[in-house]
Order: sequence, then structure tokens, then C-alpha cells
Amino acid sequence: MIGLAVGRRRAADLSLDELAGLARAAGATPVLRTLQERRHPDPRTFLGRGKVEELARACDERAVDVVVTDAELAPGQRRALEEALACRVIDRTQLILDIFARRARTREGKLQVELAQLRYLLPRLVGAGLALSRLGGGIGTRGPGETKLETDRRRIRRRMGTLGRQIDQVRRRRAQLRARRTKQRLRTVALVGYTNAGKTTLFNQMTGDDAAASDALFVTLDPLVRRLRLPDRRVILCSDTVGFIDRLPHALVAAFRATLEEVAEADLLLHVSDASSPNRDRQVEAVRSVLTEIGADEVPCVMIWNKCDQVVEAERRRLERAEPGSVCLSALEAGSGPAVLEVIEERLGRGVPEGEYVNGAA
Ligand SMILES: Nc1nc2c(ncn2[C@@H]2O[C@H](COP(=O)(O)OP(=O)(O)OP(=O)(O)O)[C@@H](O)[C@H]2O)c(=O)[nH]1
Ligand SMILES: [Mg+2]
Repeated sequence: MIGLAVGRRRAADLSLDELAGLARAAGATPVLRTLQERRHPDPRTFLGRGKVEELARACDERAVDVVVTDAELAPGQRRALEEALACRVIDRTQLILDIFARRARTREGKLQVELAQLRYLLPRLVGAGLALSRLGGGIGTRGPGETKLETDRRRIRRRMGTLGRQIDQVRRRRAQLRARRTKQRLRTVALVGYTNAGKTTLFNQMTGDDAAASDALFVTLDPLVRRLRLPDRRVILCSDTVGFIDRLPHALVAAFRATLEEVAEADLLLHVSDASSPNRDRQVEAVRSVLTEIGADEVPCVMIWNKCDQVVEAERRRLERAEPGSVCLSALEAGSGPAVLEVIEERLGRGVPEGEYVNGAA
């Protein structure tokens, strides 16, 4: 893992912690970590020369396969670093794309990830170094990153066109489903939030589902929708979806538009945030900026401060004051599901038309 503290050291440090989490999610074991404070990245080698030499020795000693940089590298910098370090060099964006490629299960998910990878690759084809041409296992080599790279741009563009059309079909199908729901007058609530905030854990508490939740980044990729019944007997739809991250690669946001449109068209968002994270404020900001990017910033939103079992009482009170209408809870506790349903009921408004009550099992 290498990072460059151009601004505040602590922020760069936390960002490297997150990068290590991402590397683990991609199946790698982080063994080394380098942070250099500099006013500007070195135009040729990103890190300063002395630092590069030091790192080269360390990489050799620890038999490092891949070096991950927290910032995006210019193609020339990547090539120079790969030569100096004698190993593959990838950046944070590629690492995230790699995790998505590993985790995608549905056809839709796979199409979206492949499109995102190609979008990322296309402008970087010229001057692509070892990372893009070398075959082999390990992280950063999945999907279109491995075999198709010797092919020309035209072929990639053609493939992007095909993928785009297939994803459009998926979008149309989703839009039809949404239209049907609107006709049934079912309201939708979407859980959004930073990756690992506890969205799926809360979703399970609310719906009685047992979707996979775990202490790894980007566990959920494909959206999950369930019907559930509010205390006033109204039936609504609740969706759990892919988590956001700081500097979420734009290529991914663009490719996941079909998935993210669900969020933009929801009646209410529950923004689940890990209140115990040292990075909490930055995470909240990152989620808000993705919501804006996908056109969901106008959707009514309730802040859910999760993991409050890890937060002292005074801090909980401060959080609730800072965000009017927000709720502190712990999704690990069984009471959190019903508590959130009460909040939803209140926010969706009482006194809804008869048609919104659906009989039968939720
Ligand atoms: N201490 C504590 N841990 C929690 C709480 N809620 C969730 N967790 C843990 O946080 C981790 C992440 O939970 P998930 O529900 O998978 O998070 P997510 O937001 O769905 O994450 P992704 O799908 O990966 O984006 C798991 O290890 C949960 O057990 C909580 O209230 N308190
Ligand atoms: Mg999840």
C-alpha cells in the first residue's frame, strides 16, 4: 500500500487504512505500508527517489506481488514505479473495480462491472505498463484486465456498446417493474450508506431476511428488494443495495446507473452511517456527494446513526442534535428493526389513501 500525504497526514493515514481493507476484500494480504509527506507527487515516480529505492528493497524482502497506490497514477508514473519496484502497480480505482468483479453474482451486476472496467481502461490504453499487459493471477488482473488488453480500442468500444445496450434492456425492465409498483401504489424505502456501515444487518432486522452481512467491504452488490409491513399495516418495499465509498470511481457510478436509479426514485432514503468510525464525517460527506451525483439528493432522507453500541451517550446526543430527525441505534439489536419501521411510518406520512393498504401477507 502506498499513499502520499499531500494534505493532512491523519486523513492520508485513515485513507490508507481503508485501502488495506479494500485490498483484503480483493483477496490480498497487505504486508507493507508507505506514506510519504510531500508537497506534490514526483512527476516521474510519484514518490520521491529515495523513497522508491527504500520501497524497492522492502518489496524484494517481503516478496510483494502487487503495490497499490491510494491516488491515481499517470501512465508514465505507473511504468516507472513498476520498473523500479519490479512488481505490478495498481491504483485504488482498479482495486475497487477488482472487488466488484469478484463479487458480482447476477448477470446485471457482471455486465455493469465489465462496462466500468472498460470505461476505466479505454483512456489508459496508451502507455499501459506491466499491469495491463501481463497475464497472471492475483489482484488487479480480473475481468477484461487480463486477456483482452492487447486488443485495440475499437474492439473495446464495440464491447462497451454491446454492454451498454444490454444494460439498457435491464434498465427498461426495472423501470417497468417500478411502474407496476407505482400502480400498486407501493412506497419504496432504500437503504443507502457507506460500505460496511451496517445496511444489510439493518435490512435483515427490518425484513426478517438473512442476506449476507459481514465485516468486509462491498459485501452487497446486487440490489435486494423485500416487501414489509409497517405497524399501521401498510405494505411497503424496502431495498438494500451496493455501498458507497469515498472517491467512488466515476466509471462505476456510470455503469451502475440502472441499480442506482432505484435509489433516486425511492420515496424515502435511510442513510445508514457507522457512528463509531473515526472516518464518520468524511463518510457522510462521501455518501451525500454520490447521492447528488445520481440525482437522489432531493429524495427525503433520514440519517440512521448505526453501531451506537460503540458510541458513548454524550456523543449519541450530539449526533442526534447535529442532524435533526436522525436516529441512533445498533443494528445488532433486535429492537432496531421495529424502531426503524416506526420512523418510516412517520416520515412517509400518516393518513395515506386507502389504496396504499395492501391486504394479505407482507
Ligand atoms: N458493533 C456493531 N457492529 C455492527 C452493527 N451493525 C452492523 N455491524 C457489523 O458491521 C459489519 C458490516 O455490516 P453489513 O451489514 O455487512 O454492512 P453493509 O453496510 O451492508 O456493508 P456492504 O454491503 O459491504 O457495503 C458486520 O460485521 C456487522 O456485524 C452495530 O450496530 N454495531
Ligand atoms: Mg451489505
